[in-house]
Amino acid sequence: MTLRFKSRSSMDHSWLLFTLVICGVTIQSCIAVDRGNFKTCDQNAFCKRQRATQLGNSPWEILLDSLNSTINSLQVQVISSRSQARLQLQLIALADSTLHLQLDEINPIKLRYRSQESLSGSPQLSSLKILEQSSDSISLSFGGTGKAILLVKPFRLDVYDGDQLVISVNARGLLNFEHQRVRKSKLWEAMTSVAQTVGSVGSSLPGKAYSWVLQWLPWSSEAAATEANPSDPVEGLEQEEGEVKNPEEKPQEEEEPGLWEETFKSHVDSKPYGPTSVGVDISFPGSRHVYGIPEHADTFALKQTKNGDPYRLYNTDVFEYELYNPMALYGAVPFMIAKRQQGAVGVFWNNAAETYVDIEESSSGSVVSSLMNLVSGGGNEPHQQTHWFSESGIIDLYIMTGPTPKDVVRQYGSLTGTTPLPQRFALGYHQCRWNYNDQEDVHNVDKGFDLHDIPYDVLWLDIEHTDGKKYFTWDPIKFPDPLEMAQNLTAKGRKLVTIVDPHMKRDSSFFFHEHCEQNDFYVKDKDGKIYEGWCWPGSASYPDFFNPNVRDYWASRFALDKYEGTSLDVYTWNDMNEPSVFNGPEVTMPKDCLHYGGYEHRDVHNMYGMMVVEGTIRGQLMRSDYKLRPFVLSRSFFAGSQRFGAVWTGDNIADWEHLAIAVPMLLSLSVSGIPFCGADVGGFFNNPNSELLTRWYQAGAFQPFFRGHAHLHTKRREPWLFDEQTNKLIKSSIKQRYTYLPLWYTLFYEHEKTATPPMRPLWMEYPQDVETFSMDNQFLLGDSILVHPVVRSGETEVSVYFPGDNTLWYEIETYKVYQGSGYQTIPVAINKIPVFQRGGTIVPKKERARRASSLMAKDPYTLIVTLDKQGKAQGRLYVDDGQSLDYQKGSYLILELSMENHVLSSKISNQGAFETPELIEKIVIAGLNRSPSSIEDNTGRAVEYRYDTTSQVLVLRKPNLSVSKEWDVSLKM
Ligand code: NBV
Repeated sequence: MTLRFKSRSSMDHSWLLFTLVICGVTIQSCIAVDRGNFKTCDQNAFCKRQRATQLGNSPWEILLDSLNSTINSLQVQVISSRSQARLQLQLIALADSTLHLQLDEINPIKLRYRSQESLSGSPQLSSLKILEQSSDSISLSFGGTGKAILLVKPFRLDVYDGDQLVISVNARGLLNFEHQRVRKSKLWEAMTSVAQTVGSVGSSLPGKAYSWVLQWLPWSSEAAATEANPSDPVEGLEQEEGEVKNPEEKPQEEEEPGLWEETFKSHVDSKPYGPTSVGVDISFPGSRHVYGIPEHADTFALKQTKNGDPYRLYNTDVFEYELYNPMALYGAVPFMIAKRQQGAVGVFWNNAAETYVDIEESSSGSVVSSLMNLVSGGGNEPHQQTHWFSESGIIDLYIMTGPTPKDVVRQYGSLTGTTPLPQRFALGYHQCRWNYNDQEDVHNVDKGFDLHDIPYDVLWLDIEHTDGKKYFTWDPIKFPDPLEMAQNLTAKGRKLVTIVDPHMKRDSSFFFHEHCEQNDFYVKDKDGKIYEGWCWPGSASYPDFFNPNVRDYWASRFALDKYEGTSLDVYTWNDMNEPSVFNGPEVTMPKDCLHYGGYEHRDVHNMYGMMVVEGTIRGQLMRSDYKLRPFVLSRSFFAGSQRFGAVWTGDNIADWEHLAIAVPMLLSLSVSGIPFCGADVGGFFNNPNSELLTRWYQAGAFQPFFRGHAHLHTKRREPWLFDEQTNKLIKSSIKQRYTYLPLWYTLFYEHEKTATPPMRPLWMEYPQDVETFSMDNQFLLGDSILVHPVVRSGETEVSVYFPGDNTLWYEIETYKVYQGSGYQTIPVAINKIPVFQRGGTIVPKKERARRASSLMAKDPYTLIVTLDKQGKAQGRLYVDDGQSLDYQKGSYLILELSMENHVLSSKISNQGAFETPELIEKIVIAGLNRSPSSIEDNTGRAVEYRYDTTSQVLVLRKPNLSVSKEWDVSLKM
């Protein structure tokens, strides 16, 4: 392959060039992550320090004298009996059974970063009452029914569900809060110079004088600018460092490596603030499994990390990531659900710095087991114990007490937000490739879909469409008339997506770069100069998306008169927003780079990508005058990213294991608040064979974000380029997706309101079924559809678990019935994807898949009614205009569908003013043991039908019931 940028000898991106070259020639042989580019815990000083915290010997105690409380909160100081350092603890009761614990140092040299961007607003407060206080503990109630106990010595927070202890913070005594300090050598230097200037300073410099020195130190200028009064004594800090008796005697340097500077490969992290990490253990008594903390290519139920590295959360561009390990990937959501048989709880560690989570199952006799024995009179069950630590920031922990898994995701959703209902097109099929080369290519691919009668909604353009990797521009030769090109697509109801990465080419003829330079919009390096990194365009700088003016500017560039060649039908893909920096440490930005507000990149790293997308979303909203719903796909994400759209699992590989891992990865994202997620269908690297590609389309058709994508050096893989059977099977999977769009749309609407993800683990619906707890080869869509994708080559049958005692499951094509709970062997010929509809549900479909979803907008519906053992079923259909934001003002319809006593009815449950000509053209009722003698609707009109005795399926033909009106249909038996 031709490389478009030249290597600079001093740079450390030779690995990338090498890999690109090799991969360009023979991509098959280049698959394997270069682990050496990414730190292990042992190569990461704070990870090692936190992991080394002594178990069961916490020095932290609550200072009862300092206790204050309000109707919503309590504040109290916590002191370390070892160092005398003090922390301010705050406990705040939030609505919906949520408790918020914050621990921050008192009078820090520099204010620590507190992540607000992850939250969707100010959390709603609830009441907090101190019930009892003794010298040992403070017991309190929160939100009416919640109960918690703060233990004094050592500090511990126990949270209960009724009488059961469900969460314990610092039960293992791992609280470790590295308070800020001044490097002794620096202090000595400063004091020497002060001494020289002002003459003798006497025999000691405690208290105010010490702080007076501090304010002159260059790295503490922030402290002077913050609320902390620089002339106040800096508590804790004095005690920790001790008094400097005599500036003539140079203090011993702190020897421990990595405290004040850290080197990884050729990169030096200057760490001007020294060690600032924070960590604490969180135990989940009674919970056998924990889930969440995406993004990792690992099992859904998280693994024990004792004998290896902890799960790492540090957004990075990992080239050819490996499976089943705790390495960090592109996104980070520090949220975890712990599941016990009788309930679930969640924790959200709101910290955007590099974070690790260790997971260990307690054995009997461990601290947590004895704790359980103590408080609940039992506890032989193993429990999950976790240990969380971040490189900087504060301990900002939200505790969600459930008690059901759906309660936990709702509680988390009310803090960080839900995904707003996407436009209908976004739920269709997306066709992407790095790259569709030029306008003609785009035209031909589009034509190919039509010729082969395959639906698709969006064509995607990767980086090569730009003029020299200058985003917001077009290659004038390959894409001379992008507007016309887009119009060809949009005339058929399709859309276009263009990629807009955040690395900006340092080219003085590039308006965006010039504007950023002129307005001081770029991220700075540690010395305050504009940071320059190496990425696709060559030398690039990175807009500081933490500066609101930068985001405003970025957003303004999506205006149709600014982003030339685009229209309201052109949407956006934000890639490389970890941010990816080819020559940066671990392929990202150095941690000592500086952001708006004086914060280091270290403090905000995991949020950079989310801030890019916030700007993009706003740009799209602004350009349509807040009328159309935006659509952005992002590779990097953080807690809260769900408010801004879809994410995907990055550069996967065309092999069976990567197909299989998509389920656990998407489930992890889904339960962690990010429901609009997908994996590249077909695999990004390498070339899938027909079988793999077919199985991938079959699986992808039932996953939330459904996009085919491929690397630049893979063979073209538009479906019609394969053999006839493969083409046919892919077509049929995509069409199947389109028939289920009404269900997807309804589920996404429900998600916006309730935070329950459309794609969900079985335990979300069957929370007590232990069999489902570690299951990640099948999943549910809503509460009605069970999917078990085939993810192994040559598979002829799979073992499907049907949950729910006495629950019936109907195979969606034949209506063959299986009964839960238990495993059944299901044959899976290559044309078969094992999908089942639960008995007792009504699923809305549109059975005529057209060229694009917009063309199906007015098509009639089919209702699939699968009866339970009592002959009942329920379902819901959500309908609106499919694209505008009017639904937020009530312009929609929700049909509550139910069947009981042989009567199927539709009730409109909202008062909204939305009218649609859509009709119900067909109703399928499965599980009816005999034929009705007649069927009529509520106007007395007879409805035609056909009953099949063998399959026990009744089909009502053309009942033509209006979606906008209430109706019922009676089966006379
Ligand atoms: O923009 C090119 C690719 C893109 O196709 C892919 O989806 C992203 O994950 N991008 C990464 C950069 C290069 C990857 C080797």
